[in-house]
Amino acid sequence: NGTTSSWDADLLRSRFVRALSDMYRNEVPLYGQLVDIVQGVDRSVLASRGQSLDDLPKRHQLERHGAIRLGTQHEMRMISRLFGIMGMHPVGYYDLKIVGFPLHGTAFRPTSEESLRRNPFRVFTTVLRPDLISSPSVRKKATEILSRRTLFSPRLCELMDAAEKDRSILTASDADELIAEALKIFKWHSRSTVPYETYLSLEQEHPMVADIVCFPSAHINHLTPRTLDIDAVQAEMIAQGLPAKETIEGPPAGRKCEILLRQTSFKALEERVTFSDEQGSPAGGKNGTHTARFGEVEQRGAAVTRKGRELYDRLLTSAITLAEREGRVLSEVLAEAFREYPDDWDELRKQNLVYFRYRVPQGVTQKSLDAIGVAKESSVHMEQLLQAGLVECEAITYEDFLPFSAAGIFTSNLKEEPGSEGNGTTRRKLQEVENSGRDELQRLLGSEIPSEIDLYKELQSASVRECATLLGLKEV
Ligand code: OOG
Ligand code: NI
Repeated sequence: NGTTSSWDADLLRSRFVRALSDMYRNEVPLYGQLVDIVQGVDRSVLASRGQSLDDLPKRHQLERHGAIRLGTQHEMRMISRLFGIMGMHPVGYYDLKIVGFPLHGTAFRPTSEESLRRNPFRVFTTVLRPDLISSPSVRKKATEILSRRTLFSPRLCELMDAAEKDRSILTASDADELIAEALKIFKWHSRSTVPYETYLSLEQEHPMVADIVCFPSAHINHLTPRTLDIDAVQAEMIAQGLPAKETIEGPPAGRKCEILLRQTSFKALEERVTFSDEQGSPAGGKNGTHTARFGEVEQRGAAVTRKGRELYDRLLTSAITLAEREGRVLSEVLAEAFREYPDDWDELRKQNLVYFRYRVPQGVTQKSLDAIGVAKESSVHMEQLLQAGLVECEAITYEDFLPFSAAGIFTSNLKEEPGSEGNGTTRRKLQEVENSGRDELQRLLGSEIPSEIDLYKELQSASVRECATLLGLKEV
């Protein structure tokens, strides 16, 4: 259509993730199979509630997250601009040094309630930190190879400049082109820009270094649909013979009140790659393979408060420690440990473990306050309003990641340790490394990276203020 002003960020993001999902389905047929499994499972979950897929909130229908790994600061800055145009902003700092990867990053995602409702697509985005590559020659080689790579086509740069200046000048065909050019960044190429020997030397330093440096694009390494029942998806993956991971990560199965994130995946494919020849001419060299791309599925629960996260980390840590010590299956120990985690929304709210979105139901007015003997312009406890039915609430969905619970465990272990001198030093060092990494990434992006927990807290506070205004109260 000829209208130009309709290319708002949410619409671009929705169109982009649809195109990306179609592309990945073609590239990795198992991902398509997984998406079909998720649809089937969700359909039967809904059927058991007397509902259909159409009854799901709109955002569920094409909800995905993806992950990419970038090579240079320039690439990171450019991707931040591109995602910004699609309404995705950095949230949360993730330091993968903790799990021994020379990478750190953030999640680019929509942050407003309205944008999340329209399409919550998010990309876990990391960038290589050459200073963490231990071999000087590998560091030099990696930097040199990456300096020759161009991820952003000249046309894409032009369109990005235009979109940032004045989005309304984008025509429908500009928007199509923006998406098509952006897709190229995420596309897989079964050809390496380096000879096989170079690939091997980088891989020996770290498989992630080879994955990042040796290819012409920043191929998306997985794309993840959201499901209503991850245990059923896992069972169906196994039934259909997909190379599924043995266990589901995250909180244990069987909770009534889902929190945070549960994830499982099928293992990465071994893919054929043609390497360049010794003279560096493309596709003239040896054939080999590369293992990187996989498919993942997730079930999302409630966003927890800092206190809720600390409880989660503590229970997970003790379960892992116990399972190891006694040689027991983690899932069983986990289920036992999590009996300590309240599994009732009222309890989770009263103990300040989960964030909620508060709302004044239809039909409730300022007059309704009289009925419970509350004066206008007064201060009231939220619990009183909830009990009287003047306000209702719903847990806020967790929109972020838990990529290295194990690493969280490692640091929280250190924190819990009564603290021998050695431990104290390690703890301080880890903290310093984390702080300096965060500063470095913020400097690179030219903006503060908000903590995900602060954002949920703000969403909750905003909803409380909205209720107070609607009911004509001074404070809730
Ligand atoms: C990190 C991917 C993290 C998740 O779901 O936790 C992630 C990586 O690039 O390997 O996607
Ligand atoms: Ni993922």
